[in-house]
Amino acid sequence: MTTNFDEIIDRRNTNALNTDGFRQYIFKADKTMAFPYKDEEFIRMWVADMEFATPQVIIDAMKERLDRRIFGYTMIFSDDYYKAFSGWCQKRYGWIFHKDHLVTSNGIIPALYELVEYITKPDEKVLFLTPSYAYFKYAADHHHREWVASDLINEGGTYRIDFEDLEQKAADEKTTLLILCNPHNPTGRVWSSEELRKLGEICIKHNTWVVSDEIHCDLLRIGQKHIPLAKLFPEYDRIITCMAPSKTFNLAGLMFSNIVIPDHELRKIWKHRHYGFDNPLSIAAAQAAYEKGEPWLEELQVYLDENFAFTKTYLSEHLPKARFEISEATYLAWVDVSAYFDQAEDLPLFFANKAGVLLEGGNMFVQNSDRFIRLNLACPRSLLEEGLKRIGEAVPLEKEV
Ligand code: LCS
Repeated sequence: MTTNFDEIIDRRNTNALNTDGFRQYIFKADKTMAFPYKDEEFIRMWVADMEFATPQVIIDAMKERLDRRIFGYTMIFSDDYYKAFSGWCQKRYGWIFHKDHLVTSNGIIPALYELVEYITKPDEKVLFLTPSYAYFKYAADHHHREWVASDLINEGGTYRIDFEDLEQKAADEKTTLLILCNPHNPTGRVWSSEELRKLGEICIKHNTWVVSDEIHCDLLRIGQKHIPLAKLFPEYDRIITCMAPSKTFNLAGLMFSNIVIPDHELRKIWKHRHYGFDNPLSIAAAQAAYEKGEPWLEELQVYLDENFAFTKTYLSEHLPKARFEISEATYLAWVDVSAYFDQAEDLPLFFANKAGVLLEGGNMFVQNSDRFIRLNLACPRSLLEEGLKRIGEAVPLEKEV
């Protein structure tokens, strides 16, 4: 391995949400909120960015762009970016899309907010699977659209879609948009081709639009395969695919993502209404990521697989009643701690106060997530070890009733 993923990198004084924004994001509190730990003493296993350096090939590409010295208004005009990103999709996912269908956005969430507005009318509803990344709900709330959730079924720690429930909800003629997380945050499921086919067929039957948020698709456990939903339904124009280099290469702050919109009319609305400039450094970074980032990603996958195996062993030895299956994708571990905690326990607050660990959990994932914690494992092994140790020591061994 040429990359040193064990390196601990100082993020202080970089305006990182991860180090400085947890009071607001997790606890909806201001800077007066106090803990028994100093900020720098926390083990941070919460927001979905990584403690690893962005690959050097990407930093070099940004430096080259810096050396061009002018940073005027920028948008993608040349074919080079399309070639890099579509080459990546073709090689890794066997998925080809038309060049004209690709637009870019300053993040997938901003795109999602726009798409909800462009696709749904005020009296229409947005459907998604729960537990869910909360911004799917926020996107609906933001535009005053009603949202409908279909709870995933948890069978001994493995999640599956309740197709009967999903179909019933999709059949409501007011439900016009499904936001799919493929692979799924927070459960880490990589949806199989059979599951995606079934889901797609339901949407086609009811003419439902789908925004398939595939931001986690590159971060697979070794041996897993990602299938873009749109690849299975090339004739159905109502599937919008969102992918980004941000999670994969730790570039979230560069605010750059790919949105593939096959429907001509929707693309017209997007082009008319979207503020279409991009950051020149972000374009350079994204292009380099797709052209040169693969060897680094393959090393990252090995390290993450080991972090998952380590977590599995640690939890089975120290918290044997916690239920945890190694995620098929993402660097996020989704752990059922219901054997140890009461429904009413605020888990992020408990672990911040009692363990000095920042994590997400419980109602941060809309619904169907009570008494679960989500641990971000994209960190050096020494930090992971310390975080798990603190969690293990803080958990009450018997549930208080
Ligand atoms: N979509 C999903 C499914 C995500 O998990 C995230 C980030 C985003 C979109 C953000 O996309 P962006 O706007 O940055 O392009 N997920 C996070 C999470 O679970 N905790 O912190 C961030």
